[in-house]
Amino acid sequence: MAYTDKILEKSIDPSVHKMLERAEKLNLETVWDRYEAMLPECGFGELGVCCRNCNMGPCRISPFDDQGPKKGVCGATADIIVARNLIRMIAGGAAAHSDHGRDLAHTLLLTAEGKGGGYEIKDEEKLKALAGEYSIETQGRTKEQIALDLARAVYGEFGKQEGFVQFTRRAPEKRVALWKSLGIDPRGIDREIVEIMHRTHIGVDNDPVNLILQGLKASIADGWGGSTIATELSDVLFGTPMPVRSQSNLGVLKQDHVNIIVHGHEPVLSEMIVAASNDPELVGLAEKLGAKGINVAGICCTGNEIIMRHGIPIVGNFLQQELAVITGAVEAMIVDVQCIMPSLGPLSECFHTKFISTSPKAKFPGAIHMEFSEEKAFDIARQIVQAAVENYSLRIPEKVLIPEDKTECMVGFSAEAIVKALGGTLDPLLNAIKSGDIKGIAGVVGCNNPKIKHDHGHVVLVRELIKNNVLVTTTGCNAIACAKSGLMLPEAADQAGDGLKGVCRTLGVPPVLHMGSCVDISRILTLCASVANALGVDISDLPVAGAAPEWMSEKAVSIGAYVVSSGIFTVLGTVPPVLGSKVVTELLTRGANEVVGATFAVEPDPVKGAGLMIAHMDKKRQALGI
Ligand code: SF4
Ligand code: MSK
Repeated sequence: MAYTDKILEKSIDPSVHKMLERAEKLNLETVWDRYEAMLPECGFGELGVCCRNCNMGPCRISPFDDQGPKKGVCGATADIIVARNLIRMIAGGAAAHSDHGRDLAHTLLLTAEGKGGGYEIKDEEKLKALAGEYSIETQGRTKEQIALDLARAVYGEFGKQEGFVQFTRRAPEKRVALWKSLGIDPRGIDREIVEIMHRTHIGVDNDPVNLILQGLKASIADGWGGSTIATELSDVLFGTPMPVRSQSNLGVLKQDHVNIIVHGHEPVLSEMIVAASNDPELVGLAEKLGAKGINVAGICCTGNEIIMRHGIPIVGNFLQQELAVITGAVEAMIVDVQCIMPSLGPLSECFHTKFISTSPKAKFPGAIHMEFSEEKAFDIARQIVQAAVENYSLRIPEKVLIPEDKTECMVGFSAEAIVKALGGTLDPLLNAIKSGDIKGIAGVVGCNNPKIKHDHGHVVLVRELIKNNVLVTTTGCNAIACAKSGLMLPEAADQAGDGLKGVCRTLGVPPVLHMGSCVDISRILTLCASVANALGVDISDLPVAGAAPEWMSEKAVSIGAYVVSSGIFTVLGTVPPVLGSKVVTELLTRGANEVVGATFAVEPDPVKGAGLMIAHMDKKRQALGI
């Protein structure tokens, strides 16, 4: 089918082309229309030089040498304003990830107390391993007793005032010592986020470097704290992911089934929706209404959570959420928190789709609110699924258009699954790195952003990396882009360089390993720490690099900050709002190397971005003498 250039330039995904054409025909607005209507976006905002932190402003610093104000009303310079704004973004991102972790701690606590409405402890081995990290006694105790102590200890990490966050001690000793010497070894997770809000209040911290250091500290509390807690406790409650086959893209929606999409981030909700959708009574109801069954599928990181634990198909990534509704085949879009567009409410009203919000923290215009609570989890999930099933009879067949596009994928490579695939030890991976069969390991993560052709940045960068024998680990919306592009199949090893191809063929794994959702970047950190510890070096010495080719969220800013703070060079595909400050830009792209042993680079061209990562790995290999 021939699409207009206007449609083709928006995405590399044929299912997106189909649905954008459909949207045009039905006169429906999407994120791309609103982006175009927003152009040109605010130049002051892009540079990061506008400040609204007090009511003497808003202030904005002129980027032109010869005209306009160079200081805010209080005297803040562009350097101060940019640094303050950036670390407030980190605070937002760290808060989101960490609150997700807190919800998991809450669920574990309720489960241990016997008050969880249907949850159970699925991975006892991991529970005991985590208890060991916290020096919690496991001998002769029930899993509930251990879980209770663990949940309380982990809960305590958020409001801790002194000491350190336990999981940060997974980092190599040298890294922890560096954090300590810089004063960026985080205390409690909430404490570091609150301190950002305090320091950026008018008239507090006005030293850009001091501000950025606090940003790094809070980001470490996110990556090695809140996000790691979210990942680990999810594994305890729902099982540690192991490789499983599934399908991806809009074509996983089924014409003759009740289609339920779960979208957002926390598996606490989606796990129960999955369980309820298997309830024979509800399946019977669906059949009575003429459907062949109930088809659950995910979007964004909730999709990543359920695909890797249950093999439940994934509909798409961030920029496809509206397009899923436009298929006209979705009975319910069930959401919790993060990355959910408020446009879904009005859009759902154009179809029979029920847009159901569930979190007291996240309400939306046009949504039906069915509040979820962990204590009554299964019962509420059942009610939500029932509402979706009953909605099937209101589907309007003439409005249904499901693209055929769907791709097979192999997902679920937790750090434990990788070690298992390697035969129980990291040695084969270390040997492949030493021999050069694997040049290095990349973590490619992050969102979509209409500023970049959808999935183009992700897929082109990843293809370039594997072609050059770089093993790619991925999470979030990059993972979904790779799944849709067929890169998560063992057969994709054919696209890899000879060394990586050989390793993948021997192990039967894809060259691009799905490690989960955004919080599961903690799995990549854990893997890097294990490799560094095995080699007796710091993470910054390893041939590893990160990339976020299409990032957009504050969470991505926090992720970038903790990845660089952990010693990993990171390439960003979209420009962060820092260019208005020479001091901050210089610090992030050069000076940070002297401080944490890694920097950021900004490179919108994904081939060039991959080139920077490969050059970095070559340099590190040389320094290691391998
Ligand atoms: Fe302006 Fe300073 Fe107030 Fe910011 S804190 S709005 S720069 S006066
Ligand atoms: S969902 S944070 S758009 S990766 Fe985690 Fe995707 Fe970015 Fe949300």
